[in-house]
Amino acid sequence: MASDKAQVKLYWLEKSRAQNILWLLEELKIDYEIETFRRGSDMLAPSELKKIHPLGKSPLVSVTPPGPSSEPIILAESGFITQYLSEHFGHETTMMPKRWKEGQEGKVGGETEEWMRWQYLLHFVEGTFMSTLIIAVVVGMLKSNKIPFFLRPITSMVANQILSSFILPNLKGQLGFLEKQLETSSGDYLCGKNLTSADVLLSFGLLSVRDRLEEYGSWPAGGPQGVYPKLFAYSTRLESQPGYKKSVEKIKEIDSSLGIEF
Ligand SMILES: N[C@@H](CCC(=O)N[C@@H](CS)C(=O)NCC(=O)O)C(=O)O
Repeated sequence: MASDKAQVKLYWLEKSRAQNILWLLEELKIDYEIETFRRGSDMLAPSELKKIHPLGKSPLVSVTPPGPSSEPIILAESGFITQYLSEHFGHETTMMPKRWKEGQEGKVGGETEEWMRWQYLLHFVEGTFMSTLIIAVVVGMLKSNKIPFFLRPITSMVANQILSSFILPNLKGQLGFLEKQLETSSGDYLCGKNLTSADVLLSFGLLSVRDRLEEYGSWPAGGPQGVYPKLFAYSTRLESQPGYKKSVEKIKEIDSSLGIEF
């Protein structure tokens, strides 16, 4: 029998930003299915994911509209998935801010401040923030024990140089920007008083990098927490959200040996 509701399935990869989408699905309070995948020893996703989407990355989401013989819609790219799910399933939640100011519908400049922030942040997270974090992870590999021990002192020196002179200054700019967003949002979250899917989308990257910042170079006394007090308090607030906790529990229930944090 055809379902009267859309069927949603998340293809979740361990230690990946798919955790954001799992949290989002919890916030949207919809029924969904989840299939979990492990990374290989090379840290890449298994080739099965390429059968779902040609790039074979995670997260991937399939949405099958209600009705007989509906074909699943395959969604890729975290920002796009977040936008699509928030727009279709988020109306009774705070995930997507109201778009238009009263009487300004469809006009240039008619968007609310909250919606403008939300939309911008969906692009910022993947286009800017995650790209910087991925470069940091890749450069950090030059210091790992996968590098032959006799070369490691040299590769580590090169890695530290790139981290402190290129990656950290960029990262500091982005973290400072987020700190400012929190200062000016008139609430506890990036777009205002309510948790939105932009906060959810940022969470995996922010929580992954938060405790590594000191490895990337020097900081004033008080460390990163002293420089970005609001951002650190906000990151703790994200972790204490019931939906976040539920998303972590969900994976543990499926298989407690699956990794969540990067
Ligand atoms: N821009 C994509 C990035 C997707 C992506 O690279 N996902 C990582 C996990 S965080 C992945 O699948 N890595 C495994 C691989 O590259 O094979 C998005 O926003 O979803």
